[in-house]
Amino acid sequence: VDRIAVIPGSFDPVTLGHLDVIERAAGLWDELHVVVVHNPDKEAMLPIAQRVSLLEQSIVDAGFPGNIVVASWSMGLLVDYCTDVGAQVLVKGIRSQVDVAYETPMAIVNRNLAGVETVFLLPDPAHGHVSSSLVRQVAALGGDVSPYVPSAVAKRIQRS
Ligand code: COD
Repeated sequence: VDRIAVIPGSFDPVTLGHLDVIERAAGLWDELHVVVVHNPDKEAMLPIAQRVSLLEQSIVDAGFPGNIVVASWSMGLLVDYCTDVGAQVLVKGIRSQVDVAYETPMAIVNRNLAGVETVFLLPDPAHGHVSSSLVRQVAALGGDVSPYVPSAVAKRIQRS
């Protein structure tokens, strides 16, 4: 039976930090679903459909393996998506103690709700400080975001 994992996130926009975790997770599971989820706690920069297409483009440009699926989910619990596609594992990147504190209760709830385990991956130190919120801030102030994001995202931001 295929081992399937899900990496959820806002991906607003996808960063080099996200791509690092996506590439490593794709090497660990048979199939990896990268799922764009609306996070009600954050004010969005890009519409969901655009985040999905930038993820798809960036994954192709990076030459990642063909076992990665990009999707979005707005139908309720994330674990329902996992159950729908037969995924046993959620993957989260952990940059700091703040991420641990945010993710721990969700991991416990998701296991209780549906038996879905959460696996934490540590970031590559080269990208550990990169976040979408930092990119949104630099972009809003007219700075150069290209050191932090894949080129498809940098092009999209420069156009706006
Ligand atoms: N290096 C490594 N990992 C990184 C980096 C980096 N530089 N940057 C971000 N990451 C990781 C994040 O830690 C996270 O795991 C993932 O990449 C996505 O990050 P973001 O910022 O795009 O996404 P978030 O944090 O806004 O996403 C939050 C979720 C939408 C995933 C979360 O709210 C969630 O799981 N919601 C599900 C709703 C639900 O079902 N709730 C009920 C049960 S709890």
